[in-house]
Amino acid sequence: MKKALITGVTGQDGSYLAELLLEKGYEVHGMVRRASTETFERLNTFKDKIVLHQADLLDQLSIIGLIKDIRPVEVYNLAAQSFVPTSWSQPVLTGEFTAIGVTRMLEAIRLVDPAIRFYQASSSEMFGKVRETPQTELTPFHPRSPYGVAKVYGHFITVNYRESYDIFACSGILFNHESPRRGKEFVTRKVSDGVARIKYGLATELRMGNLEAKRDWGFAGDYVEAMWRMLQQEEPKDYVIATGKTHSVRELVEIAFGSAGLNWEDHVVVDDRFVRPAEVDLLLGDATQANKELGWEPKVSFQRLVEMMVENDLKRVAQEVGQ
Ligand code: NAP
Ligand code: G4F
Repeated sequence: MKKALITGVTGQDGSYLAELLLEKGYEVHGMVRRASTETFERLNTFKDKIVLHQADLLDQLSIIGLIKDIRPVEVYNLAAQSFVPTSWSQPVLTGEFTAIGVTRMLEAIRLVDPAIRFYQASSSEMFGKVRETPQTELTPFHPRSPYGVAKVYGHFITVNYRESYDIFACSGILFNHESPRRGKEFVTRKVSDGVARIKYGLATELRMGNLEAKRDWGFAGDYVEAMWRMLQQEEPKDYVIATGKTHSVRELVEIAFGSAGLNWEDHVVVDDRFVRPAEVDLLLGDATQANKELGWEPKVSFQRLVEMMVENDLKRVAQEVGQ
């Protein structure tokens, strides 16, 4: 039985990846940080099938101890401070988690067993003020947030440990991916949750930031399959994972409100508090290399993704209000 360790297992991607690896017959271990209240909501349906261990990206010895105890064959480093606006209010902590945390993971692997295969959760946010469209594995980076800057560090330290120590380390440059398990502060889930709350009379308006930003949005369940495929190749490499289609936040709200029979213009209020100090205006990925070499392609369309998220939140809020 292959053993895998997932950091960030309690997050959106961690929960989908854990399910995928269980289906594939892995023994799945998850790293969780100590908290006074447990945040295992996304793991509820399969928590008894995985093993959780306490460690923290900020604590080098805890990571070394974890890898020594588990001796996994694959490590998926998904843990990070992943919300872009928080990276302006907590830039140092974001750097510690999202940048230096990657070095701590790689150092632990180098010391304990350099044969362990490593996946790093890199991000299209690294392209930032994009130099070309669509973005590929060769597009230069120009990050626009402390989060994006931290991810560029994480990306290049992964490349560096591959080149310096011959570690099988891959960096997946994933474009935005969403699901009903997305955190409620991210725009897709904020909108699907907002639609449901308005539909059931718990709110009348939804305050938002820049409606003109464009993103290449896919379904998280499809994207974790690409992570796994990267670690099954003969050679470690970096891959862009994207749908190849881009949509504005305005289109997102139109579809989401429309799918619940609402007119977004009656409810959405633009509020400067949600506008960022520096914006990533347009992301559009070209996943040709992943398609050719990993046989990967996205399965869920943007329209279906938004409808799926709205349906899920409508059901949840209906239960909450007893309807
Ligand atoms: P998420 O839902 O925010 O999950 C982040 C995870 O990191 C949570 O499990 C969190 O644990 C954990 N974590 C944060 N700080 C930690 C620390 N100091 N020690 C241990 N664990 C810590 O993020 P996601 O959407 O699943 O994304 C997964 C990864 O992919 C992240 O690295 C993100 O930056 C990257 N990424 C995401 C996207 C996307 O569109 N979703 C695109 C590109 C890259 P708690 O539950 O304790 O908070
Ligand atoms: O959903 P978002 O917060 O995601 P963002 O900033 O693109 O980052 C996500 O994707 C990255 C991959 O490209 C990941 F690396 C990162 O961890 C995260 O998962 O915002 C998307 C867009 C932005 O342009 C933002 O300005 O939506 C715009 N937006 C407009 N109004 C809003 C809002 N975003 C949020 N969160 N809240 C709003 O009210």
